[in-house]
Amino acid sequence: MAAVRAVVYFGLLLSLKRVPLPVSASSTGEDKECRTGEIPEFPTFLQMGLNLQSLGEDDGGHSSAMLSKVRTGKAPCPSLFPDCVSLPQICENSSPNMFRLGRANAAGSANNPDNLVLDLTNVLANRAKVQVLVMALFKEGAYTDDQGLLAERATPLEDTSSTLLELRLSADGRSVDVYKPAMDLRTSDPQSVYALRAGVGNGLQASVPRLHCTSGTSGTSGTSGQERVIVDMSTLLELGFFVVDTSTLGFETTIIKAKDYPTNLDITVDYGPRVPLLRVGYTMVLLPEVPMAARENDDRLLYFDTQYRDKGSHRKQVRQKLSEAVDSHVSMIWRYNLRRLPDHTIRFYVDPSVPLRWRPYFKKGIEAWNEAFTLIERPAAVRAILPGDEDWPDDYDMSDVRFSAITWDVSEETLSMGIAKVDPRSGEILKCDVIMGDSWVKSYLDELEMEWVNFTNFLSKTPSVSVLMQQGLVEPGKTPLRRILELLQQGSADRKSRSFGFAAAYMQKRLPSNELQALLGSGLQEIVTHEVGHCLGLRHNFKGSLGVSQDCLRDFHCTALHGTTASVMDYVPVNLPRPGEALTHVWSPTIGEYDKLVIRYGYTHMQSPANDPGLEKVLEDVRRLAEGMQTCYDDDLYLGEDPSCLDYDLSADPLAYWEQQLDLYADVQRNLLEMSVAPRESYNLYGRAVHSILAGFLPEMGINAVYYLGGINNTYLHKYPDQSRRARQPMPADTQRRALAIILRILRPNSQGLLPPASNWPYLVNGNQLDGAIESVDLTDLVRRLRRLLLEEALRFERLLQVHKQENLLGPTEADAFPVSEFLSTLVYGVMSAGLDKITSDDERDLQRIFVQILSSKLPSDTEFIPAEVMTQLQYFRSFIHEMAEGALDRLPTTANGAEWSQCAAFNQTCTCTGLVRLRIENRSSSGLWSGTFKRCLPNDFMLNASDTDSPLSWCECLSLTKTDLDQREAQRLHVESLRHMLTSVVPGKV
Ligand SMILES: *[C@@H]1O[C@H](CO)[C@@H](O)[C@H](O)[C@H]1NC(C)=O
Ligand SMILES: CC(=O)N[C@H]1CO[C@H](CO)[C@@H](O)[C@@H]1O
Ligand SMILES: [Zn+2]
Repeated sequence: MAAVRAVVYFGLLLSLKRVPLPVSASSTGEDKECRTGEIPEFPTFLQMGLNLQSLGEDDGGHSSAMLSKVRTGKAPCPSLFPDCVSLPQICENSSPNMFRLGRANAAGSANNPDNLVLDLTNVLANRAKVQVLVMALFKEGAYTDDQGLLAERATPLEDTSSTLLELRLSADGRSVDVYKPAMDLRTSDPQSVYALRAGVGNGLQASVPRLHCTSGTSGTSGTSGQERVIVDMSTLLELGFFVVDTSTLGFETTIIKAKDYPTNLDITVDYGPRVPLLRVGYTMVLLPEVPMAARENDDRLLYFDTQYRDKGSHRKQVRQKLSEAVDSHVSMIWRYNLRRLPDHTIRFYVDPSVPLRWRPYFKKGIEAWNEAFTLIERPAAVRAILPGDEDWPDDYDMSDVRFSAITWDVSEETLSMGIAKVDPRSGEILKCDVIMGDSWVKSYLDELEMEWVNFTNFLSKTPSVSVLMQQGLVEPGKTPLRRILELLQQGSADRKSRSFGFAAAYMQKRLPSNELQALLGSGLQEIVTHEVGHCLGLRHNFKGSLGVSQDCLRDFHCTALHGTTASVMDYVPVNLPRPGEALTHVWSPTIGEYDKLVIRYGYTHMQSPANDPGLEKVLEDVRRLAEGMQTCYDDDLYLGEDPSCLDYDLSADPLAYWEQQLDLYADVQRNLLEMSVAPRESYNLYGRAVHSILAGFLPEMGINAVYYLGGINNTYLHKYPDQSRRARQPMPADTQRRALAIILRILRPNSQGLLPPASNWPYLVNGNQLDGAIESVDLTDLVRRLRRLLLEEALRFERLLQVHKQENLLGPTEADAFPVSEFLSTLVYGVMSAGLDKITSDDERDLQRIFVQILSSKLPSDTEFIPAEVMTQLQYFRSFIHEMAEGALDRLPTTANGAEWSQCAAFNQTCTCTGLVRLRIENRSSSGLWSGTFKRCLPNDFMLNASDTDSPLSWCECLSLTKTDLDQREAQRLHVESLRHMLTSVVPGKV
């Protein structure tokens, strides 16, 4: 049920975890917790005639065991109910709310859960049973106990596939029975109903005894107090509403907040006695009496879904095998039910916490989806309601299930955080909230609040690959690539923010500040559109960016129409104008073609009856059209086989995008000192910016390029008579060659202009002012790490196997694959291009050395799963470099003799040498360090006491230590020797 889980963390909400949240100002006034002075005293209840009695304690003992748990009273309410004043009227039927919460003075203190009661009179008035959805989540985190219980903010606690409860008045009318029907086994086959019920049971969880009011107060409906259906909430809370396993939470409960709304209620409870207390928020929502007609999920159109097995025999559909018509596996997409919504409109309420200046962008971001609904003749199906709008509801409260809200920050009181509330019977989305207050949004918006700050700090956001390496989460050559990709994707909030900051810093050079505000606003708009897309039921599609061409990206009119991606449900980087070119849409201004299609699939024909004969044809047309779009799921990215399934790539030609990015980074390096450090700011901002390019952007791009080597393009296709496309094929060989060329560019940051200019080196310090330490940025070290990472990744066996798999994908006559032999030869020639018998730079030698080291570390003993042809290729290139080295050594000595000890002076003559000088007498010798002055070649200076002083067999030799051309030759020879040495152990016959 990965799909169901996924929504919980959907979008960028992921990084919400572990972010300390400031107390929000988002709640409406009435939602404030009550202050001590306003609490009505308990006697108030009694004076109003409320005296609750339990009816059920002696009734079969259903619940007495449940009630016997130890409870500890807490200090009296500061916050039992948000509106303390109106609470005591539990026996007055003055509220039309379906579930009414109240407080009773049974025993103990105000916070005792015994005192919370639930009045079901209204909801059970016209029906024998009601179905409710119950959701629970941690309201505060993060916390892990020794049993590994992980409590992170907004982590859902319930088993998300079974959150439906049924409440019924028992036959004798003395209790309310709570059922939890099995939702993953259902049947639409009348002949299987009996067997299913017998097999899985009716799901009875508990009978909760009814309480009643002693006085016969009557409310508007005239129901007498005796007739009201009121139950004690303590059982439900202690048992986690039957959806949460409370044994892991603690047995003491303290109500923090409880509030009812027209069709739902929200309760926040602390579970103890552990420290810190675990704070859990529950939401109970009345489900519609008639479930929405479900719409079948399709793997070409990416929706969140609910799945179950439909037991029994069913009529076979055209698109089914016979076996699938029995005990069918059903997957229903999640979507709003337009038919049930007022004016058939999905309303998103922009919470008052959203700063005024951003609201217009929020509105645009929300209503962008109408581009899709227009195509199914509902041009205004999605509406943003802003505070102050004519139809802004007076009773707006984001905990109220009637309002899907977009908030700026997470309010302490809010229970509903980033979670779609979905009817498990039908996939109907009842409510969905977007929280825009998580870490990445804050990270730049905090800055914005401070009136057009310098954007320098954005550049210094932690670069993810290097952080992952520092934290030991990524070890080059050891951590699987798909794990790295997964980790990067998890940190995508950081990446988005970083690319945001990057854009801002870069654009700042060219934009006046009012345009800058518009730029940042349009960035928020894109994120809102993405998140609202999740709320409409849509999943990510990381191939979305492939749907917009390079030309379109540079054409303002084109992107205005098509967006910067075919799916705003992809993560796309900013689309910056190239130097000297006109402004672009930096962020996608609208939804893409794929998004429109998905909405058509989910939301078309909602007005018509379920047995609409035209519907299947319409849906089938959309499915066929979807095959023309490129799609992939989050899991395809984690699988790590299809490189076109990637977040943060851009355009139909992602490699061209990266090639341009490399040019851009070179341009950036030239200006980075100016861009990253404002007057009077600390130079360490410069170091951090340089670090984020060399340890963040470049390795990430390199990793993505490695992902292309051996890449296979997998496509969600279905079988049709006229199907001419392939479900799998290698990425075009030429594309893979370009990827390798990008890797080779990144391996030489120096010659590619990707390093800071030497004139800026004096300012290259890195550090954190808050930590009170700075250090000098070590460029050589950063370059070496970059090389090691990329070469380890490119040469690891998994990668070679992937290239091999890809190579063998096609039939023998189809040539467009990238063979292992070509991959290895291109890499070897690319890295070794400077050769071995010419003097090269230290930098080139270092690259060669890292490469040969990694190449020779791949020992045959590790390789039982490596196919012979891959192994022989590896061996071939090792021998090849070994031969290169041998040949070079044959030639090098003839030119390198100058670097050897050379005679400097005969005995007793003067000798000039900077470096080592040694005196040889017979077969003895001794050396000393000289420094260029004329010295006499005599034993005294060498601490020898030789008497046969004028032996013709005595002389002085010099080994120069200056970096002369001659020494470079010696260095080259030593370098080649060491390469040969590294390879000797792995080249057969060269031990
Ligand atoms: C992947 O394959 C599909 C279907 O054959 C094709 O339409 C698409 O262009 C291919 N993508 C790439 C990046 O080659
Ligand atoms: C370019 C710019 O706006 N620089 C400002 C950065 O912030 C410092 C202090 O916060 C200001 O002094 C600069 O003018
Ligand atoms: Zn998302």
